[in-house]
Amino acid sequence: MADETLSVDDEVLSIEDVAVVLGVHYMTAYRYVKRRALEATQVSGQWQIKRSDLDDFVKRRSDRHSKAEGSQDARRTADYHRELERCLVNSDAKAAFEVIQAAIDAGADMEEVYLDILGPVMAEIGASWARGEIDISVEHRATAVATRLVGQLSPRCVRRGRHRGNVLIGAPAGERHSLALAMLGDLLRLHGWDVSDLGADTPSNSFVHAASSIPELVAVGVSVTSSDSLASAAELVTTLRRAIGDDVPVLVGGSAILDVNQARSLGADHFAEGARGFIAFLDSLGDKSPKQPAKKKKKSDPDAN
Ligand code: B12
Repeated sequence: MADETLSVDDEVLSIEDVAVVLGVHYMTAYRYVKRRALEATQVSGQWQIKRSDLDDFVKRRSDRHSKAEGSQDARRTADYHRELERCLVNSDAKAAFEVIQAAIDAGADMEEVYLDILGPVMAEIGASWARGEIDISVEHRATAVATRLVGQLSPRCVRRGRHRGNVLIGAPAGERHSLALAMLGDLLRLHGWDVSDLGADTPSNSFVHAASSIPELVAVGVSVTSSDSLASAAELVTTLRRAIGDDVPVLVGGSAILDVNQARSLGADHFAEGARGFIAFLDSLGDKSPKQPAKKKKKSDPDAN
């Protein structure tokens, strides 16, 4: 961690930027630097982190998660699941947020919070309803709390600095599941994409209007959660394709879409599995926006002075 100037080829981030990307508190990001878990350089009292070093840090962390520490993490994740499900079912928004905060404090990033904690808990609540264990009113109440949680967490998914391109997501007419889109949108933003989320139940002509008015659109994602919406998804994809041509890829995904064959049968060009699949698909397209200069740093080292 010597005091040296960084190469201009690599995007330079402040501790504050790192905190936003990882979805952790500023002090947590600062501790990663001080513990030397995250490579950083001090320039005129300001910590600078190269994007490539942050990417290495994230990769090391996710490799660790999937290896030896997995069983302890799994136990902890199971505790969060149990607690969060209890809070959502009891409509206790404050306690639900505390569970999420505890997971973040223990090192979970926003991707893990959404995909490994909140998403599976919502699926379990849906399964309890399907088994007749809880009334639909309880599921509705739990969803309302989960929606508020996502609203509270969304600002942590804003990635400052260079934006990679525009992505449009939404659900076809009749599809009422919008929480999936809200979470998907946040996760794509976390990876630097500008996301327009049309939400649930979007008429095909409105979808086309949005797709036609977004400049340099990189991809369109159609979200299908209920099998009741499959026909309407097929109609949407056909309408979109006719209106916007073949240049912009249209993906179909969501929990009602099981594989690429099903996606293709609906007229989609591509299928991606879950939000991580969507992120990987967009990564494979490469960046679509010009590189912008690194931002000015705002916060300095709390130990300086
Ligand atoms: C909350 C909920 C509702 C709420 C939705 C409120 C809202 N604002 O979203 C309400 C109460 C309105 C509702 C209604 C219904 N629901 Co509902 N609902 C759920 C529940 C419990 C959670 C959904 C959720 O938000 N999950 C969390 C998200 C984050 O996970 P996700 O959906 O998998 O999304 C992720 C990925 O799939 C991916 N993704 C999403 N979109 C896309 C798109 C692309 C292109 C890509 C690549 C990836 C991608 O990213 C997301 C983020 O990780 C599920 C249970 C479950 N298993 O999910 C049932 C569930 C989806 N519902 C179900 C049903 C049956 C219904 C109803 C038909 C019930 C009824 N008889 O009235 C209705 C109406 C459906 C309709 N026409 O839309 C079934 C669907 C079964 C099926 N395959 O058809 C489920 C699975 C419950 C069950 N176990 O049976 N529901």
